[in-house]
Amino acid sequence: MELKKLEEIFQHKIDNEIKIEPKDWMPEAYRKTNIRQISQHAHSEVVGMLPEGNWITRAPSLKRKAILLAKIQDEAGHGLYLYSAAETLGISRDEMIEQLHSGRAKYSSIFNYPTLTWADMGAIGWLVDGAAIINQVMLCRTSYGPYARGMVRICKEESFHQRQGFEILYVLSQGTDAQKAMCQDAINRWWWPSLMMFGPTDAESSNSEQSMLWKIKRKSNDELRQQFVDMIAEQVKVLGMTLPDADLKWNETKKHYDFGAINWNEFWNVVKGNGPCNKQRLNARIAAHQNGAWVREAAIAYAEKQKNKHKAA
Ligand code: FAQ
Repeated sequence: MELKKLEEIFQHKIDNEIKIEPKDWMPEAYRKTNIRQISQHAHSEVVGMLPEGNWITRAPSLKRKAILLAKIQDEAGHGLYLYSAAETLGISRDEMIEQLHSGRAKYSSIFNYPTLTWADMGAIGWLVDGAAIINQVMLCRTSYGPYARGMVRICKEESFHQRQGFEILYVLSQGTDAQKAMCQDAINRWWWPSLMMFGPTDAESSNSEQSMLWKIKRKSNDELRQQFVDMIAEQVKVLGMTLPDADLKWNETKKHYDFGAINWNEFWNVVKGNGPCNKQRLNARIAAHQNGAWVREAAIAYAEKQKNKHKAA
């Protein structure tokens, strides 16, 4: 079929909310953008296990430990769904992992911050998973079929994550003065980095315009960030805590909260690899991959053995 006709069919599907599926023709740039976004999303889920993994052995009770373990394992599962979704676009998991390890692929800036106290587990669940949900609910309607379907399940699990995080902070907020202070300190440290998760402002966002036209993204970075601020500014009242922003104020005309300026220098510095934990995170992932080589080899050998057995039978 000639190129023009293929482009027309593709555009017709986008215009009419018909999902693009792996075997459908798609513009090369659409394929590449999806590979970029889905693989970076997968890397974020997997690198995102590290800050919380830091607290598994120090959780304050057996019950808290079991919940945290389950939550972190969910993140590993999200990584797997997403790597699989990206593979349907013609890239292998090995290639994606290599891009992460060599520093060519990005992952979310948020996971380059340290987890200093138990309250950080609450702040991550409430703020980081909270920001992730706002972004990912829109991705349940993204135009690429396997990504959209993966996101539906991921969002269900993220909702549990956010609630468990809020509950950790809620318990601390009802505790001793020291526990209350620990809760406030975690909120103070995670607030601004959480706002940065949504990416640069719309004016600075290089990919947004095209991604919105292709319906890969359904809402802009700034729109989603505002939605998040509006939600958290109300929820923080239930905790009896505050957000570290003197400019945060309800704007009756806009029917939204106004908020202060984000430190974009800090954001780009972290994205470029110079955040507090970038090197530590990447080294941990590389070491885990190298240490897991024997598992991959054993799995391949086992699959080979099973194949030969079936052939012989
Ligand atoms: N960090 O043109 P845009 C989670 C890059 S999962 C680092 O606006 P785009 C679950 C961007 O890649 C969190 N880099 O880009 C969890 C681009 O560079 P490139 C991850 C960032 O793609 C919770 C450049 O800046 N979620 O938290 C960031 O249109 C707890 C220009 O930006 C997703 O990945 C950043 N924050 O919009 C796990 C969701 N922001 O690639 C464990 C899917 C931007 O051209 C524990 N992704 N950049 O070299 C998306 O929705 C989009 O990719 C955005 C960025 C909204 C993140």
